[in-house]
Formats: sequence, structure tokens, C-alpha cells
Amino acid sequence: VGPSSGDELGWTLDRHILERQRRTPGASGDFTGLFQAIALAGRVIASKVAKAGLADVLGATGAVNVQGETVQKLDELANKILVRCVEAGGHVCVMASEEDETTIPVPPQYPQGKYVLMFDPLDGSSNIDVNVSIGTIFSIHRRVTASGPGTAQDCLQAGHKQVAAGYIIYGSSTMLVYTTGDGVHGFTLDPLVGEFFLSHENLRMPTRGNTYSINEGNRSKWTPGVTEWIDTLKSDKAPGGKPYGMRYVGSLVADFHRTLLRGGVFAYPGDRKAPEGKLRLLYECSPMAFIAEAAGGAASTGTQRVLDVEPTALHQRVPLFIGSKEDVADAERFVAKDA
Ligand code: AHM
Ligand code: MG
Repeated sequence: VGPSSGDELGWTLDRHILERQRRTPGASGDFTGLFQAIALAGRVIASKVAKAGLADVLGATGAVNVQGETVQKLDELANKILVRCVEAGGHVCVMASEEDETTIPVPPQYPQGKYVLMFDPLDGSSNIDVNVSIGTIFSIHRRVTASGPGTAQDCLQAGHKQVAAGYIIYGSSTMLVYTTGDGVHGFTLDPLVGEFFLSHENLRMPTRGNTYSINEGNRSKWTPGVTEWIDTLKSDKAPGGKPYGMRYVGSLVADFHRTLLRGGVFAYPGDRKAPEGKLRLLYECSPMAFIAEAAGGAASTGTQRVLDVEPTALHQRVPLFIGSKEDVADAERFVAKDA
């Protein structure tokens, strides 16, 4: 379903989610409510990000502003905004954030819902203070415990069990991209209206791209397989017979968003210093993998489908190769040489 052609108003995110609810037999509206809370958080964070230079939110915490208030780092602020927007709605029983060591409970005065929300409130930390695109990543699961407050067990679920995943990119425009597993849809924020409008319906990732995205500064630590893979992509032996271009923002949300739209491959491999790589399974790899697959792309740890990894710890890291199906398959072939 989508807006009919000639629809002057266009579809808001709310309308899109509501239509989905109507098509889902037995849907209670909980998912719709949770999504509205996440979108509200996204709009609030977008407005903070846009004014960051004016609002005393850049830089380190510990400082006090002219009003005598404690200066909040933007990522901590984003974390608080998300928790505050979601906790009271009765849709979730527990949350987990890249910013918090342990799970975030729903305060006892609020009802405990059936969903679990995990998020990276502001991803791309090295880009926050320098006006480069950053984003929020979120992942939604159904709870597995029966009732009462949710636990870490509710959070430690394989990615293929996600109910939905998405991200909000704070770039030259603010966009929210999400999937419930059947199609990936993108919405652009109209900042004057304060609404997300459907702008990219049913996004499909090209099966092969012509760019790679990796932090080449880590080359001396790479395994032989990864080194050979990247060397191939930079040579005439690359698929297509000419070298791939290189694009690296250093914000996963931005690097992934480009890869989703244009194809190609993003990698944060394990290396000799950090065999598990850098990116977190539950807040970064798993939600992006769910989106990638729903758009016809792929996501691998190099040796395993990301969505099949059974998490054992909240802040677990895994290597990530994500993007166009054929490019990810190539990466896996080279990584296999390291075994
Ligand atoms: P963060 O969660 O501290 O922001 O770290 C995650 C970010 C990703 O957005 C990005 O892909 C990666 O770190 C970049 O890392 P590096 O600076 O090592 O290339
Ligand atoms: Mg992050």
C-alpha cells in the first residue's frame, strides 16, 4: 500500500504505520504507539542536532553553562530523549542503549508492554562535534519473558527475530528509514511542519555496487584475507573490471544510508588487535542487517549471517560486512581464506 498518485498531501509516517496496523490481523496499536514515540524522539533529537552549536551541547560533560546548568553531551541528551519519549507509553517492558551498561527498566508507575527497544541514540560519535551526519539506530523485538519488568533475556535475541528496525539520519535533511521485514521505507522530515513524509517507498539495494567503505587507517592490523579483498577492489581485478571508489564518512548511519541507496559495501572487519571489530551487534549490526536484507542486500560477520548470531552479552561486538548481496558474498570468500 502507498499513497495514490496525485496525493497532494503525501503520506505521513503516522499514516503509513496506521495503514500497516489495519492490515495486520489482531494488531493492538502497541507497535503504532511505540513507533510514534520513536519518531517523536527523532524529531526532538533532530532539532537539538540542528542547533547543537548554539545550545551548549557540544563537547564534554562536566561543564556548566551560563545559566548554571550542567552541559549535556549530545549523545547523552539523545539517550535521555529516547527513554523519556518511550518509557511512559506502555509499549515496552525494557530498553537497552549503547550508552548504558545495563538494561534500562520501565519505571514501575508505567505499564510494562510487550516490546523491547534497543538503540544507539547518537551514532557516529567522532562526527558529533564537527557538523558531519550522525544518526539514531533502533531495533524492536517482542518480549520473551512472560510478564513483569523485562530482563536482559528479552534483549539477547537473534536479529532475525526483530519485529522492526530503523534509523534516523541527521544529514543535509533528516530522514527516518525503517522496515518490519517486508520492504524498507524512507521518510523525510519537513522541519516546518514537524512531520516525516514518505519520500522513498520500497527501497531496494542494488545487487552490486562500485564503492567500498572501510577505515583504511586500520590496514596494518587487517588480516591477510581482508587486505587481499580491499586490494582487489582497488584494482582492475575488481568486479566490473575497474577499481571501486572509496567512500567513508565514519558514521555507520551515513555510510549505510549511502550503501542502501547506491549499493556497494561497508565493512568494519575484525582485525589482529580487535578480532570482533568495533560495532555492537544489538544496537548497530543487527538492526542494519535487518534493513539490508529487507532491501535485498546482505550482512555478514565474514563467516556468518549477522541475523543468525545468538547474542550472549548486551554490548557484544561483531565484524560487519554489509551492503550489496554480491559484494558481501565476495567479502565472505576472502575472509574464508583467513580460517
Ligand atoms: P560510536 O557508537 O562510538 O559512534 O562508534 C560507532 C561508529 C560508527 O558509526 C562508524 O561506522 C564507526 O564507529 C567508525 O569507526 P572508526 O572511527 O574507527 O572508523
Ligand atoms: Mg554507535
